Amino acid sequence: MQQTIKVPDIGSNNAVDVIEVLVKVGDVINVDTPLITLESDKASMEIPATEAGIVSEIHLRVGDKVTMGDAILTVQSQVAARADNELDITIPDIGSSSAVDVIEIFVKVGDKVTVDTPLLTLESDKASMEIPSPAEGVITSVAVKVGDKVNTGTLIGKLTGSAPETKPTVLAPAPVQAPPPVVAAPAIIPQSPSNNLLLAGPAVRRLARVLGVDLHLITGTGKKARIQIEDVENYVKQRLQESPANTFNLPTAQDIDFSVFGAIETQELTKIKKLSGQNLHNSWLQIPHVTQFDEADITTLESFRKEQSALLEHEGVKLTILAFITRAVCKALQVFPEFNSSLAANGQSLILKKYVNIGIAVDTAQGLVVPVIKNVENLSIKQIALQMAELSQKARKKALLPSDMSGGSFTISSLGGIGGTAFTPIVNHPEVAILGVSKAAIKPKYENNQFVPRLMLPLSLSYDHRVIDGAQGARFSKYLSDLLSDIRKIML
Ligand code: CAO
Repeated sequence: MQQTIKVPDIGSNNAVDVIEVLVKVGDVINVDTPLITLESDKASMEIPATEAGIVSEIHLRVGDKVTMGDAILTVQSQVAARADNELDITIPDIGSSSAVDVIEIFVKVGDKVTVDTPLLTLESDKASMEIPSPAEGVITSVAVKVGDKVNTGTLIGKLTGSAPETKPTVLAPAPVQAPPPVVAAPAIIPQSPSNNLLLAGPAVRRLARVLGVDLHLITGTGKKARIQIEDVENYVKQRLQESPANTFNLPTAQDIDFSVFGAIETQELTKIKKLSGQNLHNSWLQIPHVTQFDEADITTLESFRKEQSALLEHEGVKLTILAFITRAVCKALQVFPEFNSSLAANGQSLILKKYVNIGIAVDTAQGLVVPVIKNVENLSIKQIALQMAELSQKARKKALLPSDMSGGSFTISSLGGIGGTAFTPIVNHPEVAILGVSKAAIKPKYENNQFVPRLMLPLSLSYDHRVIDGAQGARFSKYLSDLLSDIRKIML
């Protein structure tokens, strides 16, 4: 008996999208088996079966728009199907009159099979071969067991479902391999997850879509292996915990015994180094980096800084170059907001931050830490200098709190107190850019037909090329360089 299942009252007169079809022809469904997922602009919902049976026809496709009363699919009652469609599965012509061994059976009663689903493996003294299913349906009996000897025509079992016209009644064996003459290795049969009906609610499917997770890879912990939100979360957590080397299929590092070449000493990495190492590696692997080099003429800025520094000394303020650079970077971030953003986890949108929280990389005996100066847009250069001194002191005394190091939207790494002409800083994920500052040096600059000595500050701006293109990188660097060359422009 055939029954057509229709779209029920979905509480809206507007047509809604079919975003998933969860069953296929030949599937055995029960009342409440989810059939399709519909999505309106407000919600997504699963439509469950109102009849049980074998799906004989599906009337819609993903992308269709439907309203109440539209036909979803036709089912054939299982009782009728059994009577109508039970099919004997027999060993096809195996090209040999002698009996061969059944060495593996891949199906059991109740399994759903499609045309060509491997049912069992046979082995003769010459080859092993898989016997595929001749039709789509559900296995209702298995008549052989491992170790049995079978011939062409031996009954393997029975299945119910669609008629066998999809496959000729005389089957050709499918040799799976040409084994060595004596011992045949069993074939490895990949289990296709799509053979199983996937049970998951709309919220779970939506989360999986947002995170880009293939639900077929998840084993549900709910009733009938229904996938729960926690299953998706746990799967993602597990994947994130996998070392980057595994995620990217990089070869793992080899353990080398260096002592064979001479004396050695092994030092355990500090906790900070282990942690920052992981974060740096993650950023390095995830972010396509580009570094833009530039320099700023800070001759005027430096003389102003020295002059003001002397005046502020009695207040205990050390007006550093870095404080000026930080203020100038803040202004540049306000003019180029995409440098003060994060890429959404699904890579589809940019989260622009209306606050400017600048992290300052600080070198400590334990390793690199990055305290964050919050809301730099509201701070004067003097206030920045004071906070910077306080935070780097705290960092070196190991007194930083987690809140001191969170919420950064851009990072500056200054090696200017040490030396160097340029370097390629690694973007501090989930930020999208970082400024490296190297040591300022006096260089000859050609001005008005002569060389004049100018104090030049090297700038190295690394950025996430998925978010920022080369032209923007160059513009940001140039803007910053212009600001530092004439700090009065900060007021504009
Ligand atoms: N060019 C020339 N001189 C510079 C300079 C620059 N770009 N930056 C700083 N200096 C000078 C300072 O003026 C200071 O000179 P005086 O002692 O004569 O005043 C001297 O170098 C030392 O500066 P500093 O490094 O102590 O202070 P700072 O404000 O420049 O930097 C801090 C503070 C915390 C950022 C710095 O101490 C630090 O830890 N830097 C290392 C950061 C790091 O490791 N980054 C790498 C990350 S990637 O691995």
